[in-house]
Amino acid sequence: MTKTKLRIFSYEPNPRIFKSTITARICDIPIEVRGAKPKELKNWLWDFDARPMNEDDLKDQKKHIQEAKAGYQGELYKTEAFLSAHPYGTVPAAFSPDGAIGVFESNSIMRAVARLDKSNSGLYGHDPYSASRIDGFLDTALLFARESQVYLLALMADKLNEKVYYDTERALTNWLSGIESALTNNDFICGDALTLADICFCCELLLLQSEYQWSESITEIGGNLLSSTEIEVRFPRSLNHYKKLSERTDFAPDIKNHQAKIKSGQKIYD
Ligand SMILES: N[C@@H](CCC(=O)N[C@@H](CS)C(=O)NCC(=O)O)C(=O)O
Repeated sequence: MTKTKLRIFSYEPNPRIFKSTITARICDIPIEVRGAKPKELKNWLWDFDARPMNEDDLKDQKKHIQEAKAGYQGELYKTEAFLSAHPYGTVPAAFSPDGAIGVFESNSIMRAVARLDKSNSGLYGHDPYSASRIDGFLDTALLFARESQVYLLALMADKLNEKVYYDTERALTNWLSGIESALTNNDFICGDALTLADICFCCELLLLQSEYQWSESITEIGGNLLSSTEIEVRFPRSLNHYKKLSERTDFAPDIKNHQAKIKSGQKIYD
């Protein structure tokens, strides 16, 4: 059996995990993803050996109860080992195969997969300069990702307000203006080949589309879907790039299925 090179624990489906699964598919790196729907993770033990707990386990593991901090409400069961590997106590949470090293933040989990690549794929650049340029795009994506997380969590909690909506819109505009400019004379964000910058871009835009599930709440505050046709007009190269990436055989297994669920009106997060 092929040995897993990285274990990821997360709520599912999570487009931010697709950053790693797409990278692993391209580089042929065996990784393991375990998790369940966001609500179900409340009854999981958050650990390197993350697992669902039955009634008896829940009593036994009481010592691990922690107040949720970000996104979750109430209590979560996080072991000391989990908190030592993951000082922010969040998911997605990745681990080295022996569980000794925790890797957090979805962009860095994706970077870990790319660093394990021995195939010279160039996904993480070919030299310190090209790799750092990719990092720049990942960092700017994170600025947007921070706002989109606040936005989606507000929608989920039925607490969207104008401030959250317009902060996210501004962050989206700023992020896409750089992508649009980078794509002016290039087929990919960092030049003529696919890199982590494209993978991150595609997955973050897909995550934003989860907003479809709460269209009514957005209309109620006088807004429009942020990922709607309006951005196709303002950022045509970016949206065209997104569509082309989604169709690729190495992206489609994650992206297409998720897009189909969103478009069919299925509730991704309930
Ligand atoms: N930027 C982080 C966000 C991680 C994050 O905030 N995760 C939340 C769920 S959305 C969490 O694990 N919360 C645990 C808690 O509430 O204690 C990433 O993409 O990895």
